[in-house]
Amino acid sequence: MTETITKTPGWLDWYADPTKPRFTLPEGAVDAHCHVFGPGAEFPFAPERKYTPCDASKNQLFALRDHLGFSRNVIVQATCHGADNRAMVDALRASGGRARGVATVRPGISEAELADLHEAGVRGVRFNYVKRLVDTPSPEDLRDVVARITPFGWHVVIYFEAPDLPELRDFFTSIPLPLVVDHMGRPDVSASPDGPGFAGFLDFMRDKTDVWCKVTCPERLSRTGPPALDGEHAAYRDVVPFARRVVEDFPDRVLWGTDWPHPNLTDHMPDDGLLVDGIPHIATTPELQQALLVDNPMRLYWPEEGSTP
Ligand code: 0GY
Repeated sequence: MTETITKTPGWLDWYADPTKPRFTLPEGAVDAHCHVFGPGAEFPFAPERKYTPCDASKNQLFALRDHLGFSRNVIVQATCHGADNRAMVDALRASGGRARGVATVRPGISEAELADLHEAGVRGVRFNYVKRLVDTPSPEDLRDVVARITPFGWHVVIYFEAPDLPELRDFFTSIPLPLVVDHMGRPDVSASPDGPGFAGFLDFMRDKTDVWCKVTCPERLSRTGPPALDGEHAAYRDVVPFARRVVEDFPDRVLWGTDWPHPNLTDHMPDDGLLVDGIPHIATTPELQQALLVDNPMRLYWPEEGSTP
């Protein structure tokens, strides 16, 4: 008998009919942060998960990719699947080389298991420090995994919230691999982008010169919310100065992604087409857009294909 999967109360399904973006993505653009959920009947959610999502399958992700005008995806393991990477790996294998992955692995993972993940297209591991999503990993866990993935040339994706950076910063700086920060380290966008909180994050990026940043998730960070583009303002306009600052200060270390299917949003679900239309507000020249959407993600996830210098 199939188990009935009940979504977390208040969970919003992803936007079924996104707008066709008005902004034309550069050729070869990569959606560098997105997930697959299940389908739960085929790839069960992890027993230790903190939420139960709706299904969001690989084919639905690939349809969104094509609709928005992206060429490739970076599929990031979501916490609802724990360290069971099968749904993500299945999507990588079905992508025909057009998706790479970021896995969650536990300390003690074997070289053979890592080699299998590498062969499927995994190029990084994710460590999550957001307390509502996971039980926080210990420094020893991350050090163990770092030692094991180093021979594969992978990097570490970290997800944390701004108030936790001061405590974590020295530890992160000590990691001898590139780090990729999810969602700009979740700044408080009601504060000034010139204030001490965000300055601390920018300083962290200046200090450790192989820290990359995903200028993603305005819908998660915004207080002003999602008015559609009206020709004057980007949607989620309070997030724009933060993202623009990172793009302009670190043009060769930024990535952009949809975050489809947008886990854990309870007040509104963004239209992915409008998210794409926000890009020219944060990367304001063709050169910055090319770096953000093509050259940077290609250098990190498809280095063997080269990138424009
Ligand atoms: C995100 C954000 C969230 C969740 C996850 O893996 C996850 O469960 O990443 C969140 O709730 O902030 O990156 O998509």
